Amino acid sequence: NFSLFRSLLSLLVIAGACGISVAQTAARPNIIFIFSDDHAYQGIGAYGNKLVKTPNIDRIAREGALLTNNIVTNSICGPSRATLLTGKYSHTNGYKRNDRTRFDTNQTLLSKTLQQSGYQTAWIGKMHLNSLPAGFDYWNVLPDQGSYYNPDFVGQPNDTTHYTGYVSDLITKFSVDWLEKRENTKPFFLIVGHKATHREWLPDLQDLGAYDNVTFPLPSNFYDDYKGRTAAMQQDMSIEKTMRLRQDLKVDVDYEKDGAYKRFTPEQKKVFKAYYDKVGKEVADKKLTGKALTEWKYQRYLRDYFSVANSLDRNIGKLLDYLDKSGLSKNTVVIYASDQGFYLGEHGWFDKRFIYEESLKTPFVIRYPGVIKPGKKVEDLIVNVDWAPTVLNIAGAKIPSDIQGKSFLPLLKDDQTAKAPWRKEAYYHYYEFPEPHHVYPHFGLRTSRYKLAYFYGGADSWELFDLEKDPKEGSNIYGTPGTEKITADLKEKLKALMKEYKDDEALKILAGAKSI
Ligand code: SGN
Ligand code: CA
Repeated sequence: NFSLFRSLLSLLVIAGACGISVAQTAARPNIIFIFSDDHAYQGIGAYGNKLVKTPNIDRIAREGALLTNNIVTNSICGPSRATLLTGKYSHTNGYKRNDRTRFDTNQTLLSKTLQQSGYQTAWIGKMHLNSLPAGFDYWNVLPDQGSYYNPDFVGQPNDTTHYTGYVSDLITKFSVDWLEKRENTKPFFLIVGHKATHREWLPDLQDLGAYDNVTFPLPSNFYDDYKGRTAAMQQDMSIEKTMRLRQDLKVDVDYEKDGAYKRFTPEQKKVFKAYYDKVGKEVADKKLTGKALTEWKYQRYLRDYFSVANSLDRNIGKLLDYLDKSGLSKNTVVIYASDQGFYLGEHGWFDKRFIYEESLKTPFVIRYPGVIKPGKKVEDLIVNVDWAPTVLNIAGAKIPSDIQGKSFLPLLKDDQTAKAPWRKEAYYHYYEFPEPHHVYPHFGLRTSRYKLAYFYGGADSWELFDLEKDPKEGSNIYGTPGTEKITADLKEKLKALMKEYKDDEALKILAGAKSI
């Protein structure tokens, strides 16, 4: 068959030109990185939540591996995405906050390295880097945060198009369209960036009321008194004070004037409004105040949040089905992760940013047929700087030497080399202050048992937690008798990490930090 011979020949030529051996070419899998926004691990079935339904994320976990300690280096959106693309900490890749900076695309990027090693690359959906995609052969991305209903997308080279529909469905449609039309002589790397489950949580019409019959239990630390935790006391991200009845919980929305709601078609508005008019009537009739109002807000928050997550999970399912039907499943690695974790009422909060567990850790599941044994659990400290080198490792590409993370493919494979020492501490540094949410900048580290953090920029205070005794981080034991040795040891390690990762600004702050 001459045409088959010709395609094989062209494959060899491409491989040769890229310096890739033929054996590698044949084995190189496709990689899909499904990247959601603000999706809390504690809100996922595979991570133990029994009240919500996330069958498709659970399926990836069941057929592959689940990471239980995947830490982000800076718990907000843009910085996490910049870390995915660079394998570097925020101070190194330059993207420390969501705003005020443009992501520097002139640096070495995961996408560019994959392109150079023969991959076709695409980014579809939310990107949120205040720049256009670089190193991607194709893109169709949401401008900034994007919209849930009838969103605009920015395509190539920089053209904005308005679409009708719900954002998660459109993202899946564009992803499948691209998979259908891509050049199939090359392996591909596709980032599917979802807007779900970002604030203000506007569910798809078919998911309205999906959790109305569920009463979510209050987290045991919902009424946290923040004793001994200065920064936690001064945040502006509580369900009680910060969460807005109108914009966040859709009570008395002005559909002609309020942001996202202006985008509805008359038909969408009718169904959406009918549902939330009932919600508004309920709270008005009940005349709630104080704790009763806060708890009502909490229930509504989670109902909206998980309804939005339904569309996310359903759309992941659609993509998995497409991979099955098209025969791509066998040779495609599927990763699902969120840009960071999120508070679902723990400490009385929503949002993220803090080094505390729920926002420090993010969900990460990965399916790699024939390589990862189904049902694998990885409990080691993985950091999001490790994502880029791991993807490069899977792709058989060379890992640039200045990447700050490490491939964890050996840990996924149960490889003997996994017995080689893995990191025992993960480094964290958050910057964005004071807007939004008034979380003081801080740095710190997390080990398997302890967490040490220093809040600066006005809060100037240390916090130490023993996660074994106090997994909910309610008791700051910094400076208490008996912690002298562990504190000194953790401070040494923190300093060593700052030196290793060359966080000079942090080293200076650390040198000037008060010790009590
Ligand atoms: C918006 C939200 C904030 C959220 C940031 C960053 N406010 O500003 O609550 O922390 O995005 O989120 S909203 O009123 O516009 O919803 S991030 O995921 O992009 O980092
Ligand atoms: Ca986010």
